[in-house]
Amino acid sequence: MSDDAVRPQGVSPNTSDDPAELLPPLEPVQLLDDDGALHDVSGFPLDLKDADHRELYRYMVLSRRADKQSINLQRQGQLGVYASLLGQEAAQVGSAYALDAQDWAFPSYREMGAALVRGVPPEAILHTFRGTWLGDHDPHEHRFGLLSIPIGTQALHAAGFAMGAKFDGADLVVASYFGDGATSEGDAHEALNFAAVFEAPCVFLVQNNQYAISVPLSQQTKAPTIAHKAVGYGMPGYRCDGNDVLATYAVMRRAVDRARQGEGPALVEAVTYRMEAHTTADDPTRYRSDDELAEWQRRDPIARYQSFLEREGILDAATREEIDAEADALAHRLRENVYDAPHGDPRELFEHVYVHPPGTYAEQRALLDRELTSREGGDA
Ligand SMILES: Cc1ncc(C[n+]2csc(CCOP(=O)(O)OP(=O)(O)O)c2C)c(N)n1
Repeated sequence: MSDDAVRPQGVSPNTSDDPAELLPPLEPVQLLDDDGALHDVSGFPLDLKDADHRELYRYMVLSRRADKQSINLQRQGQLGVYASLLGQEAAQVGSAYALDAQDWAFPSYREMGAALVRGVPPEAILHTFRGTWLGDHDPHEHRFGLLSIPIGTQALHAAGFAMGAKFDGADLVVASYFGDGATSEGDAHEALNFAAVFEAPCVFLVQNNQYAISVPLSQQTKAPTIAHKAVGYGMPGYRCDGNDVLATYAVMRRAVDRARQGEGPALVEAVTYRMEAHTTADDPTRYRSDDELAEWQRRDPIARYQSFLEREGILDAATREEIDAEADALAHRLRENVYDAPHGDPRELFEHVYVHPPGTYAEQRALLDRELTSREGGDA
């Protein structure tokens, strides 16, 4: 039987016998250098107007402010935990900005910046971390999935969703956000393989922030880079400087465009750094040095972009002040919305899960009832 006979409908033969065509260059694509000077890189043109530049900057500033406020709310006991995006603003905002309105994104727990670009109210994200019942957003409204706490599951959601879209003939691309640690998970492997074999219109955006909690990249993989893993799946790998919002945008845009044109999935590695703790429950001083942190602070994504915008005359002092005021108003809104927000009834944990509840269910429900009654001062 020929290969053609067993190939699923709509799936083309392996396009190239030469894996070199899929290989990323070792050096990440960088359009803005550390001082904010712009360099053209062939193959990654920028199609941004001044207004887009200001939007990118605005989203990064809002993300950072929402992030800082979230950490404060956690410290005040208003959130159970919070996972900071400090340092990853460019990777998230640049990549999300490369999606069109009809596209979808499936995030992890760290994606406040991407959420903002998709129009998700940040308080909805915080209600997840507060544990408010139904605190999250409606995924359909903003085409942004629920935050995935298990590592890597959202890669499968994205691949499956992209397959569905392809079957429906829908013009949409799906982005999946996950970290360097997630690339060691079976779920990510299955998603990458499946998406490649069936040519799903899916872009896997890996924010390589150098750590999976305390595990450094050097103990995460022996691959030359994370982007090189793409070759094993038969899809192109791209690397960009994830602290350069323009590079992240341009590289992501290219991957999204080719997926939209039916050329299949791609893996984009955004090389960046988590400048805060893994979550508010973590102490990063136990596994990384002050010098290392200082080196990455020097490459701050917002400062770098700001110097470019100011040099080009795209951002003036008045616009900056306006954006800062908007960021303060956002922080105020978050405090108002989250502070002492009531929790739902934990008994609802048992609703909407099974049509036919399993045997142990009633027993567990009774246990919870007793616990809650005793906490409420009852005599159960
Ligand atoms: C399936 C699964 N295993 C383990 C964990 C515990 N865990 C939480 S975060 C994390 C590290 C993830 O690192 P990475 O994928 O690099 O993302 P980052 O947190 O750096 O954004 C782990 C192992 C989990 N949430 N889910």
